[in-house]
Amino acid sequence: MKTAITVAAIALIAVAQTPAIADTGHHHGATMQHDAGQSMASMSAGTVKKVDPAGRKITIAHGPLANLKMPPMTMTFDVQDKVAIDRVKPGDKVRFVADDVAGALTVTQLETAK
Ligand SMILES: [Cu+2]
Repeated sequence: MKTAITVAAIALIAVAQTPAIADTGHHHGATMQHDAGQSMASMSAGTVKKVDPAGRKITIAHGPLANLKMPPMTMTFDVQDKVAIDRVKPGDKVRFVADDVAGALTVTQLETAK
């Protein structure tokens, strides 16, 4: 009898503690994944290869573009009017957003990566 009570008590403690540990771990992980996912989706990383302010074009060696399902490559984008490409030069590391604007792959946001 004594053994059965002890086993039951240990089982109760284990049941009581496990959800608390699991919940804390899950919560922490979910928060971190959420933050990483947000920044990954909004900006892509790349290195400027060529800037053409007159033609409103920029050539970027970019990493994967999740929103366009594009693998890493070097390519030329159109540049939206509001994006100041004269502030970057070849060799600069940048973070940017590229989107399909009327069928043309266009940089809609651009900032120098620190
Ligand atoms: Cu590309």
